[in-house]
Amino acid sequence: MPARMNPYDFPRRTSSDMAARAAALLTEMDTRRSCRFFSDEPVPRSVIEKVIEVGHTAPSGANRKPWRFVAIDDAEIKREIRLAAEEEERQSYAHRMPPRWLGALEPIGTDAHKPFLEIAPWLVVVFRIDWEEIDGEREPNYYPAESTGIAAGFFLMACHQVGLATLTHTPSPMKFLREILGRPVNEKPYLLIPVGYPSADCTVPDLPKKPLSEALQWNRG
Ligand code: IYR
Repeated sequence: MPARMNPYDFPRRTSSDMAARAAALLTEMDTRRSCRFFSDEPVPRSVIEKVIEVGHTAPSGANRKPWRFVAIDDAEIKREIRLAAEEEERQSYAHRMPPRWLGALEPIGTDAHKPFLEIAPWLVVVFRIDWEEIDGEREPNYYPAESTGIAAGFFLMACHQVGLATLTHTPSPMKFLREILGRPVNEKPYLLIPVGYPSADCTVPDLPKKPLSEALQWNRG
């Protein structure tokens, strides 16, 4: 049945307000960096809930919201996740990632050592849900990868906007997250995101930035 249609209460802005907000937002988002050195300083659960709720406002295929956020601050679970992730990462770095991939990561300086998984006050695991069992029937979701990516993007942006550092971490394979966190087989781990504050001595790699002109085309090419 078609849903009832409501008037769209859209916050229309003046052109100058819009231009100023666009510039301010870019300035702010341009300071976001992936953080690999976290402080153990706690972050209130109420803030984590709000930034996850921002993620949950994302648009999704047929409005199914085919994602689940699992927020972890329990030290024992974080330790289990760290140990399992490091086990997979050791295999990946030693045997699974081809030289070309290892070369691409060289400037970032990553390795199998993932202490941030225990140190960051929160780990947020995003799962993508490709199908759900409804009344004993397997109901597909629509565009689950795109939808979950958008929700994760909203969440990452919200974290930065409120003053929280994040890392989009993808230990591979990530199946262990489903097992540790007690999620069913239809929920696929999508991203493991430590959230918190950078440590006092946190550094980030000085990486060249791909010019926008290489990522943006106006009209026809
Ligand atoms: N998952 C590994 C390797 C890794 C892969 C990519 I692509 C990165 O941008 C960074 C790391 C790790 O987290 O170390």
